[in-house]
Amino acid sequence: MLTGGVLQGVIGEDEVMLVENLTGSFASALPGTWELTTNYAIVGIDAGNYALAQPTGLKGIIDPPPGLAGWALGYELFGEDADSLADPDHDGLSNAQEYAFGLNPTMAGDQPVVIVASSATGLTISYLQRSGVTYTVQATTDLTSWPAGSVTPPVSADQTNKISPDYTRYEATLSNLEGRGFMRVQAVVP
Ligand SMILES: [Ca+2]
Repeated sequence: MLTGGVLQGVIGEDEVMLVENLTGSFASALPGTWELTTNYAIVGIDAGNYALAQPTGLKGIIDPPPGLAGWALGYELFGEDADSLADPDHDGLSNAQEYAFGLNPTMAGDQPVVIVASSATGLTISYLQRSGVTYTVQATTDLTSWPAGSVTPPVSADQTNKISPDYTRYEATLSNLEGRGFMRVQAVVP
């Protein structure tokens, strides 16, 4: 709300009045700090004697909404494109999946969801987590039963190549494999 304008330099008994239009316009609808444009006006029978200069240098802050909505706005996704189940980059991953695993929802295939590596000690997967999302890593040797929470992943030593500092890379290892093993990560976005 914009208030506090004061008329200065009114001549004699001229009848003029400042109209404080209480709303202004932001330079952008996205979260951030933006220049504000005001709509002050002068009215009255002698208004023609004056020129009104709008104030300059006003800044307004738009806070991002929390969670997935704010994340989607950060990628300039609006309307249906910002829905959690939408897939605006047509890569088969919903916005919720891209949000949970630190991918770019406007760039198909920018990063793998999960990086898989097998080694002498077993199978390792690494993936990104962010706060507010619940992750469960499950492991199986038969692809039939997936015991929940069967693997508790530690934070990875490698925190490079992340899309944003909002994410932390975790690394889950399935060791002592007898023949074969499988892991998957479930993410629940509120
Ligand atoms: Ca997508």
